[in-house]
This record gives sequence, C-alpha cells and structure tokens, in this order.
Amino acid sequence: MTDLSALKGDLLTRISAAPDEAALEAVRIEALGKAGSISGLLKTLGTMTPDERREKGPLINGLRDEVQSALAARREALAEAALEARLAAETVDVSLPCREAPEALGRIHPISQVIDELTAIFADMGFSVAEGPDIETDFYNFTALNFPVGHPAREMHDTFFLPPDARGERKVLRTHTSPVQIRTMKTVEPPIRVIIPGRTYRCDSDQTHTPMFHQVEGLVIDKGSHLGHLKWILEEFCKAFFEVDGVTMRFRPSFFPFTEPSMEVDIQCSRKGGEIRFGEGEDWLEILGCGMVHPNVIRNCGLDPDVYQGFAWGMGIDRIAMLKYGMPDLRPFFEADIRWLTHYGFRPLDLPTLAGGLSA
Ligand code: 2NL
Repeated sequence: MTDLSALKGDLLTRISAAPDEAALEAVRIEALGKAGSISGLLKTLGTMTPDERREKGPLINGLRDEVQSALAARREALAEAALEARLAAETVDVSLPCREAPEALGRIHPISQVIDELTAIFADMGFSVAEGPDIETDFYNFTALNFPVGHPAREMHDTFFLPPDARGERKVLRTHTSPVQIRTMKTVEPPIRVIIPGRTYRCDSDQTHTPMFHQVEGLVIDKGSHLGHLKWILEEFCKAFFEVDGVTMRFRPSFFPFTEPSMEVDIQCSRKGGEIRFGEGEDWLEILGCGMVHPNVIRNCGLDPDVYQGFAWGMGIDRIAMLKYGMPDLRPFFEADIRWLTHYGFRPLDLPTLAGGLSA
C-alpha cells in the first residue's frame, strides 16, 4: 500500500511549485489521469473488504479532493500572475500624441462634395435623386431623346461604342445622363421632379475635356409646368450654389434635339483680378443648357404631350466645381494625386447642408 501522506506531500509540493499551466497539467495527469497514482488507489477500493474500505475510502477520496482543489487554486494563481505580468509589460503611454484618425486624414473629392451640395439644394425644392447604368442602349441614349437615326447630333457626341453583342446591337457609354430621365418617365407616374448626377463619357481629351466627366440633369414633368418655373428653379439654384444673394441670368436661344425651345444660360459675373465673382460685374459665363421637353420625347416615354409638359436642364459638374472652388485645370480631378486631394478636398465630417452652410 502506497504511503498516502508521502504521496500527498509529494503532489502538493509539486503543484505549488508548478511554474506554468503545462507543468500543472502534467502533475494532474500523473495523479488523476487514467493511469494516475490516485486513480490507481481509487481502483483498489473495489477489491477491499468492507472493513478495509471503510477505513481507506475516506483517506483516498480525501486525498483526491485535496489534490483537486490544490490544482484549481494553483491554476487560478498562475492565471492571475500571467495577467499581472501582461499588464506590467503592456503599458500605454497616454501622454503620447495620437495618430490622426481616418476621418481627420481622408478627404472628400470636390466632385463628391459638389454632388452633395447640389443634392441638398434640389432636395430642399422637392427633387429626388435618380441613377441609372453607365452602359446604355442606343435607344435610351439617342433614339428616345429625339435624335433621328443618322442625325449629325449623334456624331457630335463623340460616342464610345462597345463591340456589337450576339444580336449585333452596339451598346454605348452614355454620353449624357438623359437616359436616366427616359427610364424615370417610363416608370414613374407624373408629377416628376428628379435630378440625375452621374458619370458621362465622350471621346474627347484636352485641358477642359476628359473622356469621363460628370453631369447633373434635372427634369420636371407635370400638368401645366412652364418656363417661368424653370427660370425660378435655376435662379434659386445658382444663388444657393454660388452662395450669393442675387444672380442675373441671360437665356440665349440654342438647340438640343430633346428640348423645344432650347436655351443656353449665362450668369453675370466679374473677372476682376483673375477671380470670378457672381452677383456683380459686366461679364457673362455660360453654365447650363435647358428647355421645354420635346413633345416627341414625352410621347416616346408613353405619356401624352397634350396632358403633360415639362422642362429639363443639364450642366457639367466638373465645370461648376472648378468655378466655385477656383481649380484651374480639369485633368488633376481624375489623377488621384494625394497632394491635389489634400489641397482641394473636403473634410469628411463637414457635410454640406442648407442650414449649416454648403461649403463650410
Ligand atoms: C447641356 C445641356 C441639357 C437636357 C439637358 C433633357 C433630358 C430629357 C429631356 C429633355 Cl429626358 N432634356 N436634358 C435638356 C436641355 C439641356 O443639357 O449643356 N448639358 C451639359
């Protein structure tokens, strides 16, 4: 018969001396594992006479309990010591300067900023925002907009064509955002008040043109909408966007296949000292094109032009961004140069709102 007190003394000494979790586990297996010393003793109980068992049982079970609680206590002490060691090693120096957070480093691109500004202004006048695909069919980009087949205006757009598909159809990269207005008129019951900001594409590249550029168009379709409404909307827009109390606008006759009459709009400005200012001066600056939606376009969208009239306008976002924020060249807009973005970009948490200021 093993000497229980010697065994106990040996186990408890080794448990309290175990330097880590692995050493502790080795002692546990040696004593309480399948082939462990205490497990072996527990097995002998079954072969004892009742008298023997009455005497040895409590001793052996007591030894097991004592060893088990010594193991648990040591395990807890080791975990606590490990935590203490980590806390001591991993110090945080709260006096160090903190690294700039993403919201302090990142910049909103001026195009995104201007789209947010436009959206805030037109949303305030009851307009919603619509979007559509960049790759369009000839129908949505041209035919529905009253460009007759073979009409020179199709060539004027410097269209990017995709290779013909299985049915011989050549899709295009949209040359304007107007296809989205067609999609809107075909699906939304009037009255319609939408703006469509988005990317557009034309095969053209120089200091003032990039093959991809941004346009925003607006569309109103209702019973009895007229040019007076259009002029008011455009004037309110210009005042809010350029943040001036008044603008003088000039409407010149023009031509677009999708509007009749069609007009180009200039706003009065001064260019003194090489800086453009609105709401004063003797110069004129062209900023947009507009007109009453051509009855053919209304008809092509399944509406009756004798019931519904509307007006539409379109302008280049890149151009009005350059005007408002004094950026002299269009090309760096799309070069992803971090120095340009840091200089001209906007802080992400300065959201443009009519109440808080558009370009705070
Ligand atoms: C410009 C001129 C314009 C429109 C766009 C439009 C759309 C539909 C029907 C009628 Cl679906 N018109 N859009 C109208 C007039 C001018 O854009 O110079 N854009 C940069």
